[in-house]
Amino acid sequence: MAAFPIFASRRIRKTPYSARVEASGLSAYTTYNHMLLPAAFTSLAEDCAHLKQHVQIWDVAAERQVEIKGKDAHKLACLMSARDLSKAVPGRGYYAPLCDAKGGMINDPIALCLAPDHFWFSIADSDVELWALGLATALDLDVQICEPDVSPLAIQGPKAEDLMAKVFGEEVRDIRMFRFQTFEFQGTPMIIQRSGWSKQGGFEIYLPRFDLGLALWDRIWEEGNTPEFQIRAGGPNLIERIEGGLLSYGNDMNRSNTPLECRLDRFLALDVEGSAFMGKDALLRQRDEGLKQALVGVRIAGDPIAPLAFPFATKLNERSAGIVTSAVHSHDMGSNIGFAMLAIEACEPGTTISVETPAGWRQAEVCELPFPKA
Ligand code: THG
Repeated sequence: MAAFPIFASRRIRKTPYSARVEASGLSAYTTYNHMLLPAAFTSLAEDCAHLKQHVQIWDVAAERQVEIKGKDAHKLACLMSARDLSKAVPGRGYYAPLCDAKGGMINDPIALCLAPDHFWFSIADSDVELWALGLATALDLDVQICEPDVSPLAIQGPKAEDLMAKVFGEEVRDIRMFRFQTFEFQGTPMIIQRSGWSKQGGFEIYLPRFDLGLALWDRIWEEGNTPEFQIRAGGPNLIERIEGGLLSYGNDMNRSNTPLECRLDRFLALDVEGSAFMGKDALLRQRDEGLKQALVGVRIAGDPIAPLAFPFATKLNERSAGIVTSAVHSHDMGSNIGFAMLAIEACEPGTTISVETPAGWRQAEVCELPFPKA
């Protein structure tokens, strides 16, 4: 399959960091929330190996914020979030599946509680702002909803904490997982959270001024461009995130899947007394009746596969068994690994299925998630 360039336009927005990303060896973009998101630099495998050893600076401005503010902000956040936000505390982030009335997944953002009447949903790739506006309008809620000028920049990798301490001070070390605090850069306050879409550890800086993007990038680059840190530009890495079991909304699940099917049970407020979020009744019913499909891991036999042309069809005993949603060759795990949304009959670990890869039909073994640590 040939690859073609995508022209940039007003609908596919640049970020505050695009100029630096493009000068730092970018080889492929993807789009996310109508914005450019770097997908590869040297190669997926090289980028992954570097991320596990050093530190990377990621343009994740495409993780847009949906701001909900005002008297009914907490009410709307609780209605939208399948995770319990009733006791949300300022300074904390919560990984929060969002569902429609039938339990279908709308998005899986990190919900940041900035104040009791002020939330950000740091969203994956779907139009949550419109969903929030629709609900607020229909229910006549007293809220202001917008996409503020906020562009996250992630610092990821085992050396991320040391680098961040050099730039923002030793206090960043005290930030616990998913917590955030406000720091200053050139006199502008910005939120720094211990988070990021990798399992290598790190932080995200929520830059609140587009025009400061290059200065922020340059400051971090200057400190990181040493033999000690060996900073490189990077981005969410397909290999690392599959190894780590991180699901990608729009790829591994969408509105035709529920968070139960995605095995996100631990984030759901189904047993929280008084919770009343969108989709709760449907999810309770599904939990009662049992799942018809579910997300599993797969190991696909044979040579390294090209991570293109998803989803891959699958078969169990000559009958369609669902789809492989993402897959890639992992050097560290010594095989092709991926996620699959399969009919429940095919979900038993150890089951052998057939998978239609770009290189033809291959055998694959179903396995539990998360993958055992490489
Ligand atoms: N950071 C920020 N915004 C984001 C993402 C991010 N928006 C888009 C996307 N990523 C949202 N989706 C996820 C999915 C998984 C996680 C974070 C955001 C994640 N999950 C951990 C896990 O599954 O192991 C831990 C979850 C937990 O224990 O609460 O980190 O990355 N700003």
